[in-house]
Amino acid sequence: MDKLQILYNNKIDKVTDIIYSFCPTEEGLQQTVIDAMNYSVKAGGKRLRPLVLLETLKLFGGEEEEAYPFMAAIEMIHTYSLVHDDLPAMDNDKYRRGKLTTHAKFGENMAILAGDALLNYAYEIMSDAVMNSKYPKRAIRAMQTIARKAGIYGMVGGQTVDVENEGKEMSIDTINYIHNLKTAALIEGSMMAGAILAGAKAEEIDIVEKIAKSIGVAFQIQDDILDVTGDTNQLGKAVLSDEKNHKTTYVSLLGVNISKEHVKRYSRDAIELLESLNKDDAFLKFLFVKLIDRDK
Ligand code: GRG
Repeated sequence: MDKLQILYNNKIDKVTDIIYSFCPTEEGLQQTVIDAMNYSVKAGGKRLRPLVLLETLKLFGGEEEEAYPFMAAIEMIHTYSLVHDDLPAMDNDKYRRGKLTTHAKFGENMAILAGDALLNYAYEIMSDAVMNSKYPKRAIRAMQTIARKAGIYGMVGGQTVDVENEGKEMSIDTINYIHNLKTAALIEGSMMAGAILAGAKAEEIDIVEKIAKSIGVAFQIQDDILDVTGDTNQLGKAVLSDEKNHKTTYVSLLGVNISKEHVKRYSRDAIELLESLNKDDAFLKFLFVKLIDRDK
């Protein structure tokens, strides 16, 4: 195995430990919702968002411990979005990552509550971090950025446009709008929070936002490509509803080959911007290539 791949595996283990260390442990009569939260967070996943948050902080010479609570928070926000996205009222998926989805395991009511609880818990963790940070102003800006990118001008906004257009023909502009908000925004929030926590300059944070946008969009187009070409027809996506079969995607509009070219172009843009920062970016570059070349 090559050196960067070993480094990647070790980093994912470390990121996972950090996330687990912030998971709720206290017990009470509300144990079921706590179990559902922990089940959802611990069900696996690539841990992409907390990893890029940490790596961006390191790129700008930040202090690692400052990132930890934000890494856990961003993964909880991401997890809540998946739990809610899988609900019968949204995508109605029974499996994710080869495991039962939260509502399939704990019931719809508990999945709604677990998503709500994860979102609240994320902000509790981040506001604790603001109070304990050596750099509270940076920490509050990082929290504000994450809030904006996860909310109506970010992920929730993108999901809204997606849901409203379900089953309809969409233009490539609408698809790009959805990708930017639903997928790229949270990756932008993650990388920007890392840069902010490290004390990066405003111009640098702007570049980081652009890098994350390109990577986020490339990541989503790749997801669409894998839906038709990859090994995604396992448990998780075994049963496609009629609506999903008729879904307009980047690939259904432009075809696999053009979509693949666009993934390459967005990744190249991201890597050029990353290089323009003149930092030790070897691992982030490796990570970007890995995310884009992934087969699941
Ligand atoms: C319910 C507010 C709300 C939002 C849902 C995340 C999302 C928005 C929907 C999930 C469906 C989807 C394909 C979203 C695009 C983003 C994406 C590819 C999410 C999956 O992220 P990964 O691949 O997941 O990082 P893992 O399992 O690795 O954590």
